[in-house]
Amino acid sequence: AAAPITRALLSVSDKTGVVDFARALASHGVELVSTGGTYKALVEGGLTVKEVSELTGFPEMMDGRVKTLHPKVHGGLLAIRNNAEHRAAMTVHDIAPIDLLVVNLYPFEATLARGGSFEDLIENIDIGGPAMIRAAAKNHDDVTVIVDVADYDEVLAELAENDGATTLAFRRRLAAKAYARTGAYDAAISNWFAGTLEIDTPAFRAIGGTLAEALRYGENPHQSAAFYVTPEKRFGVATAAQLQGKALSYNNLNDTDAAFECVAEFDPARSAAVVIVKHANPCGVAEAPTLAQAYEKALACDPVSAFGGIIAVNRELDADTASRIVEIFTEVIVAPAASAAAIAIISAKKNLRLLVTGGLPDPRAEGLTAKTLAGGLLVQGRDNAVVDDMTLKVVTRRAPSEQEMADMRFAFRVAKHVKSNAIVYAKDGATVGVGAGQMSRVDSARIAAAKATDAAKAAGLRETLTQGSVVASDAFFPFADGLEAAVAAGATAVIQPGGSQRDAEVIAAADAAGLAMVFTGTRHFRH
Ligand code: 93A
Repeated sequence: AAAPITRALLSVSDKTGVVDFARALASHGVELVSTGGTYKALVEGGLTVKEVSELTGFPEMMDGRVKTLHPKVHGGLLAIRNNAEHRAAMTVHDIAPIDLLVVNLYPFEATLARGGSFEDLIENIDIGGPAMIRAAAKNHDDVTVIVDVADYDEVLAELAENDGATTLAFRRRLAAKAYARTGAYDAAISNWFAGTLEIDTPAFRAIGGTLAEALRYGENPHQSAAFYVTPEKRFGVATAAQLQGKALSYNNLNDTDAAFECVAEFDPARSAAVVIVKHANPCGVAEAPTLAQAYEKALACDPVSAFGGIIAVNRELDADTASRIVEIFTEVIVAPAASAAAIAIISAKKNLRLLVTGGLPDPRAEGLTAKTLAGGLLVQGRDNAVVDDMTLKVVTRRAPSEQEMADMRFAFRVAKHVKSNAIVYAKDGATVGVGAGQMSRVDSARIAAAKATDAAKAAGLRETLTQGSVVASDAFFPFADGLEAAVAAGATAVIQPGGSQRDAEVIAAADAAGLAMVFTGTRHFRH
């Protein structure tokens, strides 16, 4: 199992340490063969080297695209040394064995990282290198393969220890590393290529993508994490420039995305909108003629939760809004753009992150979302349903007023972005109570109402905020109890998908309380 090394082929783009390494090989009596640039470096280092073109009897040609792609090279790497037929073929065709392959590839990743042109990147796709690496690794029974400059010293130590040979266990370890390298290399190429074509991304690309940033840790400090960007073109955290503030954490990115996706539901040509998010759920959403007004209304919904929140706006962040935001502790502000005056105001808060995305994502756009589970990946189309496109069916005796209708659309728009079971109370273009993430719908309804009562008390109001509000439910009410909780909270109109076996009971309860109710026919579960 000890494979003595008599001939080595060295072909490296990164020439770091290669001369010293080759000199040490030569001192073990190893014959050196090399491609053009590497050959030159070794000869300049005073070593005796044979050029690969001398070995193959072919010149390196076509700008170096064809230099090692030859049976004299691949036969020398792939021949099984103790196989009589293979040995006979080597004799007939004058193929000498290559026992050690030292390759590092054309710097595709580095060319990509420095923003190389399309042509540049294509030229940096190495063909001959990976072919040799894969051949040598396949034949690791006889051949040692090095793909990493960092392994030179270890190989020399191995040769010193084994009298100029390597052990099988050592070669297997290097072979595994070799395939990992060619795999990662091809993945980098395919990711880039798919991105340039804006290919309608297949499901696996939902978590493919390229590393944008390694994060200090994940949802908790004992979890590792990173942010990857996919080829999808969508304004949001992936396109954002961070103008100031501390580095973003995993939770910051997750919450910022949730806030920005929600605020993008509001057409900036129609109204200014603000979303405040905590733990991926909106705790205040409002629209108004100006951003500053929308911010005050959003904040009033749940000022306790808004502390340390993430704020998303749907228009250019202006100075008036910025000066209100800096009055309380906020983690992140995300906006399609920000005025110079707003940026100056935010700069007083050193830690506060300000992200500018360059635009708003289209809530109707198709796309994929992914979630991992043990040993698999769940992929689905993004929930791109928008309440404005739904046919709302009035199911109660009383039809909603125009104001109720507007507030119901608003509430259902927000409910799409609240974790299920989602109950959203809204009034005058603002949320007044949000119930999120409960296992029973009636609990979400009660929690939302209780929070609205607390907020009203804290603000010194006599009436709860939900008095005279409308309520949205992300999915149908399975029983009348959830609707009755809304009635108790003072809601006057209800928007929900409908479709429960007990719809008749729920409609009867609404009629009995004089509520107006509409069915959307579309559900907005979010888990
Ligand atoms: O253009 S290639 O794909 N065609 C080849 O036949 C080939 N053989 C080795 N690139 C090829 N290589 C690569 O050349 C190696 O992977 C290495 O990165 C580089 C070394 O070239 P030089 O020794 O001329 O600097």
